[in-house]
Amino acid sequence: MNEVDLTVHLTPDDIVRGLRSDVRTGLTAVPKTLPPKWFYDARGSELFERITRLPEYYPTRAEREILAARSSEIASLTGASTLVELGSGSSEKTRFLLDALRDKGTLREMVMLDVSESALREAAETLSAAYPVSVHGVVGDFTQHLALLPGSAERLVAFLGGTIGNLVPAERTKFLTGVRDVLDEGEWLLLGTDLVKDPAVLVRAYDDAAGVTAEFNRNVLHVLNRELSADFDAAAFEHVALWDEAQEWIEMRLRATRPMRAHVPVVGLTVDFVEGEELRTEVSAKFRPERVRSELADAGFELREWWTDRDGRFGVSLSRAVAR
Ligand code: AVJ
Repeated sequence: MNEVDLTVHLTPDDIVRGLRSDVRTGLTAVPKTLPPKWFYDARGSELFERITRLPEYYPTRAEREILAARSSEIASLTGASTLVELGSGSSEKTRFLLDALRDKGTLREMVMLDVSESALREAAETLSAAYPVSVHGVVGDFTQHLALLPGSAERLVAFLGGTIGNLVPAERTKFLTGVRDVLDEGEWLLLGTDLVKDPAVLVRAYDDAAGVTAEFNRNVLHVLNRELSADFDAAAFEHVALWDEAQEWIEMRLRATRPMRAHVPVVGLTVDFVEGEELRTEVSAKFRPERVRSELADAGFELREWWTDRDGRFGVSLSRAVAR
């Protein structure tokens, strides 16, 4: 049995403080917004897992297809001894990379960063039992704790699932620059990005027939009710998914179906909605290959490989940290 160690940079207290601050800022803004990271309590994570299996939600399958086909190439090109996975969640697709790096004989350690300590502990233990590596779990936020990541040499950082799409352009610049800053020249970034395509296909992926995404969206209000003793009537909000042509992102919103007042006592907030008012809960940016290349270059990465699934729906890029 190899070692698993867990470092906590984000305590449950920090998390609730972050939620309070995001709620104060987002629900007093015009228009109202909430950051998507608050979807993922136990129920939200479960709903997201269900989303990944929906017929309309292609990104997970498309990215899995790419990783299954390209992992041994990735292992040969990088010769990585440390795999760092950001926002690792259940780490299911990471196994393709771990298999390939193990077979190459270079793999020594795995670092996983996630905000959820319970998810991290479980994934770290599962991987540690299955692979001949030491596993370091880091409870943290990929927008805050990059500089604190352990791992020594020959690193490959994986940021998969298209999660980078949850960041708006200025946040992406900061994130990618932050990743570049912790790497040495010659180390690697593997990035999953969902691609611009027919808006009808995109909207369906975020507004499925079974209504799972709608429940996932409303779940953020249940999180506020539980964590902050708020009293949102989640059922009185309808799910909205729309394509913003100018920004090239999907936006999810919750629309008030009647005038409503909600209280968030923990932050001393009374929140009023007029009928039809929308609260923005997520942006999910979609990329053109050229934009991926240029955002990486601006952050100090040189694109080395670009792969898509057979249907050209999703892109995985492998890039190398270069001198700036
Ligand atoms: C986990 C952020 C990649 O943006 O597609 C799925 C989350 N939101 N359905 C995405 C999500 C609605 C997902 N990411």
